Amino acid sequence: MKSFPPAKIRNVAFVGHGGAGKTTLTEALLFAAGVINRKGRVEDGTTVSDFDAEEVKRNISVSASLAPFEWDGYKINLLDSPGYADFAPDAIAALRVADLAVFVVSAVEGVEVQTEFMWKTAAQLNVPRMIFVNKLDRERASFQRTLEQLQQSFGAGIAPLELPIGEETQFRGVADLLSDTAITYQNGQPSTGEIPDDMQDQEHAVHDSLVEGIVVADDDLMERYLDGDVPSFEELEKTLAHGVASAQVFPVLCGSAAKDVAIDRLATFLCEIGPSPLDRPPVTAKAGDKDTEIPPDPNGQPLAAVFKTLADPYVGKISIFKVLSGTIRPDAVLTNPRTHSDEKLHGLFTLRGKEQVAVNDLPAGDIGAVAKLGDVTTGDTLAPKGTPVVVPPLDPPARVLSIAIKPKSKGDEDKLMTALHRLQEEDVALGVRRDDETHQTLLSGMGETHLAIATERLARKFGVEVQTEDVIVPYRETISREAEAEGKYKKQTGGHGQFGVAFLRVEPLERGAGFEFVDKIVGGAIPR
Ligand SMILES: Nc1nc2c(ncn2[C@@H]2O[C@H](COP(=O)(O)OP(=O)(O)OP(=O)(O)O)[C@@H](O)[C@H]2O)c(=O)[nH]1
Ligand SMILES: [Mg+2]
Repeated sequence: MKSFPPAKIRNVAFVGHGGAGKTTLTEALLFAAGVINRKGRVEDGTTVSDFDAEEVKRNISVSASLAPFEWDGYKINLLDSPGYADFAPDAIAALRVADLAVFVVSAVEGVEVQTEFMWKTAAQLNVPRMIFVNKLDRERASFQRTLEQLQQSFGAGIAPLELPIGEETQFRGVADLLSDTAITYQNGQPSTGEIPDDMQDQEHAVHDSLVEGIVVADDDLMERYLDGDVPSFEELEKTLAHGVASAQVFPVLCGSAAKDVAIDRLATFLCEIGPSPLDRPPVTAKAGDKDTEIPPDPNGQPLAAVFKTLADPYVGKISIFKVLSGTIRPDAVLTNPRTHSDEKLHGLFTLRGKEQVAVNDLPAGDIGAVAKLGDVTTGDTLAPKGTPVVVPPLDPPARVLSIAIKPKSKGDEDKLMTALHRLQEEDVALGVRRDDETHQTLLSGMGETHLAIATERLARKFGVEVQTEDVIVPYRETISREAEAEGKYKKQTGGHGQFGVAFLRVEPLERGAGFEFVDKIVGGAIPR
């Protein structure tokens, strides 16, 4: 792939609830862009982004995949992320490098738990957002109902730019509210026409609220609009782009990934309105104790952040990174400030699913990959020699479930530990711990499916079959309230008798404060 300047790069993460159609939409876009000449299907395990054996087996995405393509002179780096809650850490990693998050929402199911969770996360990370209402060709799909849910859940910034033409099996196109035109599709091919008569009323109503939603992002335009001036199409587009980049306006597009309706419009929208890396605030990095801002300048010092690692049994380790500054060229030598070791980037490429695509160089804002970096893992920064700036990585997620594992064949213990270490490199959500008290190896993660997939990967990628066993919980007791007891000692065996009384008082300390013994014997009443 040729090299694109930052202004022509769009880093876009597809996020949302499981099954909303993110992978199918990725496939439809790659097809529309001519990157693939046949669309694969999630059910058949033939899509570009769901390529892992574990994804093919379950028909869900397990890990975020990169799928770059060219459109109208732009390079769109799509990140198709998993919707299933167990794999949310990977979706969050994708959000972190995205300049726009596209929330894919099913018009049948509407806003779901993971849609809301990812929205909250994207808002915290200050990532611009938009929505693609998908599956409008399905029975019981409703754009109106979904739009109302979006407005209820995510507030006034929700701005519908399109209305569907036809419902369910009759769904065939969209009405563009900004240009007042209808675009209908046949086998993925658009044709432009007039908005159908029976939609005029609905169109006018939504059009006015859309214009009002957009002009709020620009005070001057707002004033003119209130004075009765009708903003031009270009003015609206410009204000819309500004509103999107500043995460104030959340445009809603719609279509069908399965039936190739309005897919081209999504791609064009990403290029024309979607923020480029230049439209985002600079990344804050640490130079020693000091914060320093890194603008995405292709002529600056080269700096990259590794946000994902793949452990390929054949190629070895693949580190996927975003270039934050400068231009990374093949054979660049950069330092990993965490380990202080120099890393040579032999051969740069990008990934499209599992396929490696060669690139010449990677300027600021772009995403690429490199194989076989020695001591580099997810979250590491690659910085120029002598300028060890560090981009702080995300905190690892709180793991919710543990299982105990042991190798099926005796003698595989060492092999298991090596494999676990490599597995952890590609899956930061996975925790590995050896419990010295119970002598068990504990694997912890985000849920049952996550851990089941981890053990399947151990076998498939590293040839270590493991069996799971019950986790032994070493019970402990503690003092929970104050108590006092008295003990008496009497002995009469001729000669002097022995007699003693001792009081013992126990009381809890603060949790985790340990153990404290207080000797309250007074006046030598009890000999040492
Ligand atoms: N009818 C119809 N079906 C769709 C459409 N988009 C996706 N599907 C189907 O919905 C199911 C889930 O689609 P995926 O593309 O795997 O959804 P996803 O969002 O990637 O799911 P996760 O990766 O598990 O989060 C598949 O059976 C698709 O064929 C659509 O526009 N119309
Ligand atoms: Mg998927």
